[in-house]
Amino acid sequence: MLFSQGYQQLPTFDKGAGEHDSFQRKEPRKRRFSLLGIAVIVIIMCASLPRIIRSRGFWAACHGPQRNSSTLAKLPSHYTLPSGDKIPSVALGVWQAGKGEVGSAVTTALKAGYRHIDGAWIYRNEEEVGQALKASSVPREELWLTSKLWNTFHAPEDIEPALDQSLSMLGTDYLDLYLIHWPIAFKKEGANVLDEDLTADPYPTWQKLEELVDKGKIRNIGISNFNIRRIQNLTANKLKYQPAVNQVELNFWNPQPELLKWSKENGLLLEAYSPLGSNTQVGKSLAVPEVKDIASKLGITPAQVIISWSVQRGTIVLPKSVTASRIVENLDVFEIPQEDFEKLEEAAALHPPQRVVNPSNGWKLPFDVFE
Ligand code: 1BO
Repeated sequence: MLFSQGYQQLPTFDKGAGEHDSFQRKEPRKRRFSLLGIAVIVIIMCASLPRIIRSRGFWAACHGPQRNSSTLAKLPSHYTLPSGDKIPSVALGVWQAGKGEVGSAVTTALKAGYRHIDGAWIYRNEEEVGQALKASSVPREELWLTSKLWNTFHAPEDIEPALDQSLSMLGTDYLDLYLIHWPIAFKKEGANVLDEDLTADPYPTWQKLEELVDKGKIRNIGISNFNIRRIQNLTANKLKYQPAVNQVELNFWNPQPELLKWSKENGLLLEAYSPLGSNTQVGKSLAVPEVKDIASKLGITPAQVIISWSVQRGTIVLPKSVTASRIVENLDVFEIPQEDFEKLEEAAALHPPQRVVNPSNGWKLPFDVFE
């Protein structure tokens, strides 16, 4: 069952055999130490003290069980899609990763163990992503590559050429996942001229995507930035393949609990973009008191708390970074104890939703794309 991962009990420290041996009291020996001997012992003790203090055994002996990230259970590393394909739960998102930096971000990510790269034609960096993939020694079948169909290419005859362009830039002959980037179709001619028919009913676009699945150029198809009404509008058609995922802005400031609940009930996996908040929100996400408290309690970073929370909510998470240390940090997700998980859910629901990514005005749409 797609969303039925049970939450395992967190392991606690077991007092391992001999763990506290160095703290056991020894029978006093009646021996006279020379001053030099005592000095040597004191020097050795001083040098070892920080290591002893940091050791689990010391803390367990002095304060009872403590947690650090090495004792936390890992969250599911993959979800299974209706096709049977297993999609990695954490991806490197490359939206807003600029030219000249995205390639090294991908290289770092692959070395750190990422196998899922989330991109799009409109991010204008697929060529550099493709070069980094080619330079890596990771076999294609171990990678999960996602791209997205831009709004200008929704007409059935434009879809395969757009896909082919992404495939060629990425240096691959198939995508693991191809998404309709927005539920908005633009006409070819003119800038952002709405194609009202294809926007009102994207079925012809979807049918062409289904054809490309059958042709072997795409393994899974999905949607992005669709609200419930627009999903129902699409799925009211007789689809050969249901959408495998819906990629949406999902984070502490825009947690979308209704969409998440509805998606779980309807077997649709959500993918969270901007999981740490949009650029202007990242700082305040990492400073949320609940996030900071849980981070220090579990011995992980605030970013890891938020990314773990996202996976634990049952979503794919797409943190974007071009900073090597953050790329590495973002991949490590841990199970958060249920009480802390609930604290985060409650804290996220306390403020009015703050969606940042809404191009309706910028595109001069006569409606709000999320209404
Ligand atoms: C315009 C891009 C939004 C996130 O994919």
